[in-house]
Amino acid sequence: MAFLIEIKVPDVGNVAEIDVVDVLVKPGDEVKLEQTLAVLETDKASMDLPSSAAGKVQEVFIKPGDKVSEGTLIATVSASTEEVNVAQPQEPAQQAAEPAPVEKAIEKVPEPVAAVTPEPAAVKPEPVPETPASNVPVHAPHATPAVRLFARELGVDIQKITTGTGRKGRILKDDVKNFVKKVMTEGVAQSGSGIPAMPAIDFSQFGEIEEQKLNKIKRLTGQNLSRVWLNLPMVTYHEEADITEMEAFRNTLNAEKSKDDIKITGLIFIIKALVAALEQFPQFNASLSADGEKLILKKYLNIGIAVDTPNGLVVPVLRDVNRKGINELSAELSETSNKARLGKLMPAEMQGGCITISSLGGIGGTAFTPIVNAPEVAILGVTRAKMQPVWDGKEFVPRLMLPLDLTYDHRVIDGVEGARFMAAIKQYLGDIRRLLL
Ligand code: CAO
Repeated sequence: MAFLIEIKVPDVGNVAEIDVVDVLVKPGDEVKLEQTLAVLETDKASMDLPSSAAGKVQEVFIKPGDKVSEGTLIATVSASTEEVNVAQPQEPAQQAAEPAPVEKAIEKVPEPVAAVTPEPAAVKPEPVPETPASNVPVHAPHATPAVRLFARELGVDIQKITTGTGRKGRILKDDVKNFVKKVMTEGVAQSGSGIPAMPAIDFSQFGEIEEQKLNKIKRLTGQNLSRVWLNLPMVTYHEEADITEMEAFRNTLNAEKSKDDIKITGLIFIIKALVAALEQFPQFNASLSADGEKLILKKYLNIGIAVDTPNGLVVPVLRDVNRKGINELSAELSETSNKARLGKLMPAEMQGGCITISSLGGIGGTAFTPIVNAPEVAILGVTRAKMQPVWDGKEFVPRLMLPLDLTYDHRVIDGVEGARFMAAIKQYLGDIRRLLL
């Protein structure tokens, strides 16, 4: 029995416009299960859209440059019953957890209902939990692509236009123009956009050059970092933790593992120490409300980890870290960072972080000043641990010292709180038995 399967964009977590970067199949192509049909890109990541069926591509409905969103029809594939990747109806829990992009399968030949004929509702991907996303805009304005483009060309962050005068609050070109006028007349101290622009220089006058277009992640990361830099008064505080004993324990744990097991890196202990400090200092697990009047305290403990990928920096989020052990977190970090590097993270996997860790320890460094991943209020930077002579009151002893850098939003965190928070992290890392208390 043959089925015509509609492959649609899955639930990617409140992302309104997703760019189609590449389409890898055409009608008539034979595709395998999980074969990539198209490459999509959001402002957070690029992702491969896998086929949820094996068979022959009948029609392709998208092309590079298109904008798609959840539910957009990508292609139809005719497949035999055995080749359709849908969960059995008697396993609803698995179906809900599987974010496969299959919405429904249409029987082509009217035969008795096959066991795999899926109910549309049964294979609908699980909706993304409504956790406040720390690293995505809270409100997604309605605007057509043309208006968004117009805003981008003027350097206007469309998220800042809170009311549109179009139908149902849609933002129109005039709203963008009025916004620009307002910023120009009211002064620019708030947004920082009054800073003189950098001059455009023709570098070819000095020698040979080559122009390389920045990918979307780099462009949007750049815009976001500039926005944070201009809006947040940030302070970076530096500290060193003595991780000699922690490292000995980590080596013991790793020595007990077989060669196929995932090794535990120091970052996992840093994550645990950070979570313990967050529980102690809840103002670090918070966001400032948009009007700057309230602190929104979060009761969940999700940690964002900055991961370096060929496409740029992405920040997947490890959830409910306080409820997970060292081995579970190691496996999750390894899987998530691999996924990030392969460009397979879904936007929902990068939302809902409470605080971020940016670790350059695998590369080197002695200190740096990471930029807060707003609306989070702090970020922890880590560079390379080094054996150092430390005075113990009688003599110099060799100790493994880990440099830590905490950047915080000074509107929310006082200098003393920053120092106390770091002292707590240092204490947890210096004696990890304290994590049990
Ligand atoms: N001191 C000494 N050694 C360290 C260390 C530190 N602080 N941190 C990591 N290492 C070691 C690890 O133990 C590992 O050693 P082995 O190869 O001997 O096992 C090696 O360095 C590589 O570690 P890793 O980087 O692969 O693993 P990790 O768990 O420490 O980090 C991840 C994982 C995903 C955070 C990291 O790979 C990464 O992408 N870092 C880049 C972060 C980034 O781009 N930040 C942005 C900066 S701008 O804000």
